[in-house]
Amino acid sequence: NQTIYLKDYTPFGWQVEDVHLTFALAPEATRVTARIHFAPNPGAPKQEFFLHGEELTLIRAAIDGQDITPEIDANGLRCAVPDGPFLWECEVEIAPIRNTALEGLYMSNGMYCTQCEAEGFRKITFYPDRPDVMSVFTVRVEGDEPVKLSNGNPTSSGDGWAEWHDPWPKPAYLFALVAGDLVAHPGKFTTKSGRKVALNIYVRPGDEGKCAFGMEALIKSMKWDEDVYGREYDLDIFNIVAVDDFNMGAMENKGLNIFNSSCVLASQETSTDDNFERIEAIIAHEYFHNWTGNRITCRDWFQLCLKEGLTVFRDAQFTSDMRGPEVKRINDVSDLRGRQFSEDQGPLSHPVRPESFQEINNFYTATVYEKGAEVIGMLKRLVGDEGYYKACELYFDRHDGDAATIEDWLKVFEDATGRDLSQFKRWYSQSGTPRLQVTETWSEGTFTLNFKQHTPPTPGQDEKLPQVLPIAVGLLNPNGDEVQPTTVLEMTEAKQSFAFDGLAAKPVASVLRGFSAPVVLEREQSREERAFLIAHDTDAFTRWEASQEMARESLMASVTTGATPDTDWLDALHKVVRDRDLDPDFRSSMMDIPTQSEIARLCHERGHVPDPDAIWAADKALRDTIAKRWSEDLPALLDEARVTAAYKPDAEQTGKRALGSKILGLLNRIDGGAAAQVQFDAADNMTLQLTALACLLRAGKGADALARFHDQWREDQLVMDKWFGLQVACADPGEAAQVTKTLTEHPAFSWTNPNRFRAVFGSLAGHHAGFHQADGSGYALLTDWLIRLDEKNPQTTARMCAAYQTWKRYDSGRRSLIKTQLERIVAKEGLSRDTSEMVERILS
Ligand code: HT7
Ligand code: ZN
Repeated sequence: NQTIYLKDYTPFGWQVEDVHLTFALAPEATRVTARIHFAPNPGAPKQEFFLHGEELTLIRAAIDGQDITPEIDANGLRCAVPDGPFLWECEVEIAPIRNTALEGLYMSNGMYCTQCEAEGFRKITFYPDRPDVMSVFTVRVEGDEPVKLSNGNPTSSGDGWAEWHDPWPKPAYLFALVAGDLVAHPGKFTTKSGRKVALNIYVRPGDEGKCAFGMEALIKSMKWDEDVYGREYDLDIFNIVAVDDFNMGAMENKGLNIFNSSCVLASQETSTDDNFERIEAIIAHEYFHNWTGNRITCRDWFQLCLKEGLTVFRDAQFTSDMRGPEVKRINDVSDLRGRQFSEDQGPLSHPVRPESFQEINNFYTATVYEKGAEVIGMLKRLVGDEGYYKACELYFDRHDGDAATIEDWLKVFEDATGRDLSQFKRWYSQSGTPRLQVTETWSEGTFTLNFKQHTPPTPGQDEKLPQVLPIAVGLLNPNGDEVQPTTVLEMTEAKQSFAFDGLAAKPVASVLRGFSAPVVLEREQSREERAFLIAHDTDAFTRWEASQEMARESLMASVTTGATPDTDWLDALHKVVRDRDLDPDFRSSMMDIPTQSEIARLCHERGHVPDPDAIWAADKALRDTIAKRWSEDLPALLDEARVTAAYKPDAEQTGKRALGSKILGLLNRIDGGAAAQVQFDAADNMTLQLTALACLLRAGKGADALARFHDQWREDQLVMDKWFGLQVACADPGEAAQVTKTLTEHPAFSWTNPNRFRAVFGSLAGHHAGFHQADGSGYALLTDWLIRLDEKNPQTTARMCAAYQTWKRYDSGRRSLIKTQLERIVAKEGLSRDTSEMVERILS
């Protein structure tokens, strides 16, 4: 496998003036005819003419009307070309029905669709398939399908054909085509300058009733981007299509977003509150790419965070504005710690802007996306809101139509704010999670916070330099009043102190408010101070974090010494949970218990070998203790969380149901499933139904409910994914692998459908104690299926291999079992480039 390096970037030798494509659709033999005008690129060094192309059958190629016979290998095509501009004509044949990798043009349930990011366009025709080659596309689609869509605006259509023209130059990865028997859920939007835009969500007949929420989310996103970033939509039509077989969540193709149906279809009966929130965020994310990704794209794939980090940051701002910033931030930090910190502390650690790769699909990671968004959040904190929006404005003005770099992005901030960002730039090149130690001193009215930062070595990076850390801090008086409202300290050295003087009494510091930098904070703090912050902190994140700290310490003590749960923490938390003046959603977040894999990571960070069974037992003991200790309150709290109004997936109702679910989970431990059964029988929405089903399964009383759920939802594939996943997630550790295996024998288990595969095996990998059973049954089962899937779908296989990224944390028995499985994968003949790069990195 060839490694590609950032330092080797060279521009393509030609510009593509325009592209005309004709698709004559047929499942086994689609003909793609391309007419492309090339002209020499004056800014590029001289080079041979090479077009990417994979799995294409060449029918004819011609230059300026003269047939040619190019040299073709597995990666593309070479031929001699004239010195000046020329017309390239090429006809190829492809077989979408046999495309199981779901990259390029493929078929999903009888419908044609495309996925071209990152390098799928080369499976459609020969082309310079790289993001810095941008062009204007005109597309003709021929076929019997009633709906035929492509990018841009529709220009004309007739019996069996439709033509589209996209006036905005774009890279090939944003190309899209859809054709099938689809129905549209229409909508409309008028932009701030008066452009009337037709909106459609296209779905399979039968799914029309699940589009209204997505349409509302789209309209809100369009308005929000105008209001907050001044960004207006730029075509006459914006289409979204729901597809059942899709490798990821959704794709921002220009004017024609394609969505995994799980990320757009929603109804009260079939979707949970979490599904609704995620759908709203993904619709916003893909829409926001229209400016951050499409109008301004990436020069090369090393710059992926330029569009993804920024767009994740923007979608998080949107969700905060729609649903409230506090719980959104808490959820994002939990997610970052769960996925990105694990990535950064293991063999897959890489910088936000990687410097080399073999298969770019393997770099659509939590580091590029979520840490990339954190870096932008820090930038905003450092330059302030005004500086941030001024810099963004300059970015859009200066780079509209460009394929840009991180250097371009940072330069607009330097130019707009006058700041030197050379040290800040290390956030893009240095991998690993910084550790930030804090101690405090108090003397004669002066309170000093002393910080030290250091980043442990990561693969390929032994030495780390200090980073710029914005540390948001507040100080509270012993009576709970705030004496120092939030202020951002700017740390640039390895060691630095910040003093606050003129204080009447020693304050309690609330440090890293809003999780102002993506670091591991190391702070020795008394349980009394933590309990004080749980009661009084004015910052929702640090208030939550104080409880998390106590929870982590309590669990760690149980795991390492067999201690019983910390009742001081439980009592401090109990007060917050009972405080009816607080938002139910926040109270529910305060009840978060660190996940078992987070405790495993903590064990590893502190030099212990994590024991999955002990962690499982500690988690169980903690939950049982809480349930008993709060038992008197639970029925009343559950009652209070009940929503009597008609169902709405808004923040208010969602918060109440979230609190109710947590309370039901506790009650379930003492009432043997009685309350859950009542909730299951009465549920009129999926949130209540699924929570109740999970409780019944955990109480060992789920057989009847599970069968009823199956009978009710057997025709709805997205709900059936939940049915599959939940059984694995709720299994006892010793049974998780067997439950998974049994489910693979179920007639509705379709392993080639990524959603179904992920529902089953993602749940197994996410079941910490179940996956890491000492007999290796979880590892062996997952590996059997990964080896099988790789032949069909390398991208999804490679992503799922990440389940093994933490393997070096565990005891020698588990390590050796996992190593054997990883070696089995590598030994597979014909293993894909995606999977072999992943497994080799994990093994290294
Ligand atoms: N930009 C997209 C990333 C992507 C993708 C999406 C679906 C299937 C395969 C894909 N490869 C890369 C989605 C996004 O981040 O918005
Ligand atoms: Zn994105």
